[in-house]
Amino acid sequence: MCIRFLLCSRVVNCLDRHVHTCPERVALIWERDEPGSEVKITYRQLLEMTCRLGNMLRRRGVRKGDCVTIYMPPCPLAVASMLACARIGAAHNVVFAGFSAEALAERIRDAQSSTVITVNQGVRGGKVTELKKAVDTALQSCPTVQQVFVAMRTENPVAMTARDIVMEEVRDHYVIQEMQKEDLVCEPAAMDSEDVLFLLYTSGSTGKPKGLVHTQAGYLLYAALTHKYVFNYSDGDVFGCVADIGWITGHSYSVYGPLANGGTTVLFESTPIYPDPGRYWEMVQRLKINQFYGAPTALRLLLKYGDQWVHKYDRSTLKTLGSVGEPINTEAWEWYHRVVGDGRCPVVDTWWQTETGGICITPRPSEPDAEIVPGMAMRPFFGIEPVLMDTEGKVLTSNDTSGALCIAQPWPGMARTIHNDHQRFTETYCQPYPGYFFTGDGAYRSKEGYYQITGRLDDVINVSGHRIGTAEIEDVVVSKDSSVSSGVYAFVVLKKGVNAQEEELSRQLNNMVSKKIAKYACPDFIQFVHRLPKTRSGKIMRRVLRKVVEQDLNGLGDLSTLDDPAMYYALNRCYK
Ligand code: 6R9
Repeated sequence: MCIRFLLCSRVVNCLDRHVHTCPERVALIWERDEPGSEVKITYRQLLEMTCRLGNMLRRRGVRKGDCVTIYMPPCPLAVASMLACARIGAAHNVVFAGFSAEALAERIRDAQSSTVITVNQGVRGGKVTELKKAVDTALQSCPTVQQVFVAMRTENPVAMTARDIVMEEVRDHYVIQEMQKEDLVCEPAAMDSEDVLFLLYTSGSTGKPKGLVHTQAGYLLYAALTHKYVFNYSDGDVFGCVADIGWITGHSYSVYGPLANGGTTVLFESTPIYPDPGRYWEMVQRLKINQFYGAPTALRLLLKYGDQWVHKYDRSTLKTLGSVGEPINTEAWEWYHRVVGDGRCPVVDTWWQTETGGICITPRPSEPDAEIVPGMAMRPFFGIEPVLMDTEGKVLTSNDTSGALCIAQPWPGMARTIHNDHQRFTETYCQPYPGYFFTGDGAYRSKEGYYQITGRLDDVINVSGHRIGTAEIEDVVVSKDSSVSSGVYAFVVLKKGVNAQEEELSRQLNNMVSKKIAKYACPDFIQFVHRLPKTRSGKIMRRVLRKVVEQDLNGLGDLSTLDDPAMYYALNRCYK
């Protein structure tokens, strides 16, 4: 049975009701790239910004059901833009500002956005990025876009474009000027609980990113509940999630979860090592952060710099430490717990996905005696029923066993579909194990019944905590005339007769990946090989390649489907 309610837009739960009770409470702390220059925005101010933006979008023709693309780094205007879309019933599509112009264009086209909101330039780690220029390039191949709103992050001038030179119709508008014309009151749209709240593109195992669709009521409820219970959030806490708003973690735990709970949330614009490796902890001290939520990749980087960067700062406000995005190795977990949290803060290793909307498997420190085993995601959150499957699709009922991680029944925060491709949604998530939601991850269930995530089972990989399909990188690499095929990170087979300098070719391939997808997707290492290990049906056996890179000859598993088993040893020799 499906119970549906007609509600005011979600934004009322995140703003209006808090403005009623505590208008001057700080909603957002914008931790700008330059340390010590943070900007605080109260609930009253955030509601005003949101209303002006909502009215601006309405006046410019954005209607309920339209989609607005937001290409901005974390900042109050980006959050207000998300909430303004929610207020007028438009879906937002936040695109990570580290994505290239081409990746942006693909997402705008797929979402059929008519409106883009961006900034003139981004500032991160002391470097300036040309975001508006990327939008200009992207829009050359996005005919649906009618208007662009530009915020000014830096004082550098920005080129503004007319839509039509003859008619002198304006395409680009300065967002602050536009907002000043608007009223402070913006009536929230009446929305069905199952109406779309946002699209968020994520990588799958094919080259084409998928626009996952999250809806009004279930998503917000789930983000708010998990935020409260997983992190042991209480009224007045300052919540520091350092994820970018371009990822689901930023959506659920920098924006929707904390704001629904009336919290003060940090928007982190910088990097963990700018201006030095003490940045996170200096920020914790200065902003008096109570919950810190970050990624293992950053922790691994920071622990290499040594404990002195942590000890330098007062971290006594910290209550809970969270980890997300990839498995956290024991060394990083121990360091986080012992050095960052002085051994007194629970570490919550939270497993979830863009698809799940919020945290699904996690230790729950709000239960006072909950045991936490280092490096384990531990237990399902309320309402989540994890199931492990064997290779034949049978449910594994015993403990001390590994299998494909599925979820047995729906939960409020789950994505409802893939924008414009419901078939892909059912094929990817519902058909591999009929009757269950398939996550794409493998997991181990310990003797005690605790879960540990072992990693992706498909061709999705994690690069510095960013999820990317190997197929996306591969599409770019193989588009170069001289390559015919590539594997994980990145084995490249050259066409017969190509006698290029490997170094030069590696450089060219890296440039192409950076231009077509993003800098972070560039292979760290390109290995030129004569051929790749394939199954007899022609599929590249990526797990074999992974083992080659890891130099793990014993962990190869079943090679019976490899078309030429001698292949593995050949590759291994060639790697060394
Ligand atoms: C929230 C987020 C999802 C994939 C997921 C899994 C990996 C996330 C994890 C983890 C081990 C954790 N992942 N959290 N692996 N332990 N605590 O990251 O969403 O970008 O969609 O990535 O990330 O492989 O399937 P998303």
